[in-house]
Amino acid sequence: MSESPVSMHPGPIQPLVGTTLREHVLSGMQAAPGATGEFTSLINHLSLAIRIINSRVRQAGLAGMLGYTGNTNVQGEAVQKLDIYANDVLLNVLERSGHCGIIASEEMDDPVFTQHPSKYIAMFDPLDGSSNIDTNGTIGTIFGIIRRKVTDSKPTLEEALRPGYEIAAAGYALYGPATQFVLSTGQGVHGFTLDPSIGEFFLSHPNIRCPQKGTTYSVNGGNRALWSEGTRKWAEFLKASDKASGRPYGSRYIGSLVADAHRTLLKGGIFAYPADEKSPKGKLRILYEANPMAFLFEQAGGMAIDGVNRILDVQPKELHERTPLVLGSVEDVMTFKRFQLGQQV
Ligand code: AHM
Ligand code: MG
Repeated sequence: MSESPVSMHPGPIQPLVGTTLREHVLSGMQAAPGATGEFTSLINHLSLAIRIINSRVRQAGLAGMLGYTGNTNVQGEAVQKLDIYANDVLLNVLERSGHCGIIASEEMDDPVFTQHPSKYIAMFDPLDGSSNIDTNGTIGTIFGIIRRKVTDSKPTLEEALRPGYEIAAAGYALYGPATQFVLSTGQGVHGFTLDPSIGEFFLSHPNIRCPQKGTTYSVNGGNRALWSEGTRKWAEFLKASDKASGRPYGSRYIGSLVADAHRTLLKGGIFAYPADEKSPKGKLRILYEANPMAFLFEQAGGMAIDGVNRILDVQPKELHERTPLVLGSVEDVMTFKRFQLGQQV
């Protein structure tokens, strides 16, 4: 009896090498007319900053357990809070990149204007969901990149106050059980997972599409008493039983936008941080949180609104402006909007 060809000739063992983040960005840019490599370099610098932050996030609990006290560690160095550390890493790496004329962050009162001619504006929330740090919960980094209209003039604050539809690239890093980097440069949304043994991001989730409709909703229900009537009725609607429309919806809320949005992006459903009596303009920031996430959701076929209007159309008036944010599957976001407008669902 002859043996199967497979067992007789197994062939050389192929190493499992996938597409790296660098290769992915480079291949997208090669198709862009007039590309100079600066954009690719900028994304690579962001990836470096995220790997540095990731490394510190992974040690945070250990550092605490080993008795670092107050603001000083055993070497006599100042121990920064993780969110300040993340901010400083991003600022430092992006300044060194030489590509950003304006760097704005949730952690800094004013933006940093750099000296050199530069093509881009970077905005970020260096460590989102920071209330989860102490309990080893999932946290993340969110960023948005805008192209400057003029590259050789002195940068101004007004240049940063642009609506989200002008975003050239946005993404987030999620420091969860694995570290993932989700990115859109305007050609769909792609997810990369860090191989910590070699410090490289590999493409693990190509072309992410947000399902048209989901089965879960994500909102801080503790704020119910502060919500508008429309928001209260919406939540009651999702909790009511109706087999035909897949209700009741399951409830999922981590309290970290990156974690809640990531799940919603992959599995569908809805995330909402609506306006309420305590936060009439919402809690989340337009430039650092809402715009990048809205860009990603639209690129993935999902939707993002402030309750009624498209987030990416909002003209920000201030750097740290807040907005209500509702994002997710198109059908689920439309249902929220109808409740806000008092329409029949
Ligand atoms: P942060 O950027 O200071 O961490 O705050 C933003 C966070 C979001 O990650 C999350 O969606 C929201 O605040 C949770 O707020 P709450 O605790 O009020 O539910
Ligand atoms: Mg945040």
